[in-house]
Amino acid sequence: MLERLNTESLPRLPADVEKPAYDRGRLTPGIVHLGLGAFHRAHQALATDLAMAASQDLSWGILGVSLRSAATRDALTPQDGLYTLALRDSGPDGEPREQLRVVGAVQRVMVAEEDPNAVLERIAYPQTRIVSLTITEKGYCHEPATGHLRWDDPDILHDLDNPIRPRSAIGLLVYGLALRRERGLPPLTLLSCDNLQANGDTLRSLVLAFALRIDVALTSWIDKHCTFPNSMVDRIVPATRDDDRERIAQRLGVQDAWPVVAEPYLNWVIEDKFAAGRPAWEAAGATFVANAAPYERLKLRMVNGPHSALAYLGALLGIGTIHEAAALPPLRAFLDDMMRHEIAPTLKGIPDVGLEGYRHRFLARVANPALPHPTQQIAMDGSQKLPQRLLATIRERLRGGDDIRRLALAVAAWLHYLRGEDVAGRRYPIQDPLAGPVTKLLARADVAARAAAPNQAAHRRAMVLAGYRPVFGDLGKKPVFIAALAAQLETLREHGVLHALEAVAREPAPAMPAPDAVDAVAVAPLREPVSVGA
Ligand code: CS2
Repeated sequence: MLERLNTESLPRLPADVEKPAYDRGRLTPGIVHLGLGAFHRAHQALATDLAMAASQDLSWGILGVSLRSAATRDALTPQDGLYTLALRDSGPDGEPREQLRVVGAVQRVMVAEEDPNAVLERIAYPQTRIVSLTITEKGYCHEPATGHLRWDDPDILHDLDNPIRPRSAIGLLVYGLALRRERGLPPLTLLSCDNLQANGDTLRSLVLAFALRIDVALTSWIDKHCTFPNSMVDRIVPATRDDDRERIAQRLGVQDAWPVVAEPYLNWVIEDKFAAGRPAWEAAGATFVANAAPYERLKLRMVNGPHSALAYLGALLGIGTIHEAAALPPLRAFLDDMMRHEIAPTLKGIPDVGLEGYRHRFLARVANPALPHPTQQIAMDGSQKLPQRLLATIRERLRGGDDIRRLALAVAAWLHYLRGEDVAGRRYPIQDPLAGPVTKLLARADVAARAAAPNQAAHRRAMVLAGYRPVFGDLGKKPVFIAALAAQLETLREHGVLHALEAVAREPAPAMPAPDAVDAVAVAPLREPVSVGA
């Protein structure tokens, strides 16, 4: 049995393993983080570790909160919050390379479900100055197409009546802030680090909408004094595997129950509006800007959109990992074409970003064989991901009357994937909070297609599917989108993925009807700011 990674064994680790370059004994907690998954540990927690090492301002220790699962707490508590981050890529000879660092920024881990009140108390702790979140898209309990809070979400319903035992992140935040205000403590920053467009504005409107049902004065206190910076986060972090644990333990000479593996690339663009200070995250390469919207758009459309497309098309072909899918020439060519012809043109004018280089880098990142990333992992929760990853781009292309065939194929791949069966007939489970309604929708679309005249069947099917408002919103009323979706779905159904890829590569772009004025006006803004008065 190997000894465990912890404060005691830390000094004995091999010299080539980087360690926290500050005195952990002097750390004080400044950040409460909701959603202590692998992504946070490879991104913000690392950046905080580097910031504290560079500035020696040790007031930014992280109290990590898992909303439900006790697994991270159980792994990290015996390790005094320490864990290993392994950055992996391949050398010139194709051999995997790995750089290890023990991260020390996480001081303590809690499980909200076990003791929600302890989390509220921590949000209302005088030293807490930032509450940050990586709770994934579905953690926001919002409707993906509009960004509005889902009042019928069971956790939100529960939390409206349970101020002491909230379950949702939104409930924890609002009741925690209520305590803070009651105690006369200063406001703080709420920092969303999830892959949502306008993640800060979205969080703000959800928090204010919930608070308004509780207490008007609290709502205006939050609105006036707390800040919600938008931020773009980027690093590929697959789930840790058992072989990672074994390999890393061999190298460390001690056992780390939950190391994290990631690519070397890291990007973070944050709006510099912090109510009560922040760590010197620039030490980790973070950039501070006045407006993060263009960077969020760039990343969601040019990284996450193609990533999801690769996951669905790859999974349909029965391919297990992203790098294997990206190595398939027609898939790689499809991604490249989709990014170049259909996505990049919607992203003009972002300061300091060369789209050509950005595209090449993404293709290299997903080809990284040293970082096996399951297609099924990225495929999950598609209903929450598609709107900002693919559908926003489609809306913009439609406004210009531009070709959307490849984007439509990516969306069709998601819908086709939802049948739960790959090309070889192997079944896989659909992991998605809307799996129930979406499965019924697929069945309804089949019924509608069967009832239609044969030459209308594909169109009827696409109409029913695109009519699902929580995901497609107004797109279900766009004839050009429905036609494109119908064509791609039909090809996938009748001839399969490879044929569909070949067809979009071969055919010239169809002549698109000019966008009509009514259509352009009908596109509502995606987020409605909540106005709560002074
Ligand atoms: C991925 C992202 O799981 C997914 O949906 O597309 O987690 C992706 O790896 C990151 O956003 C990259 O920054």
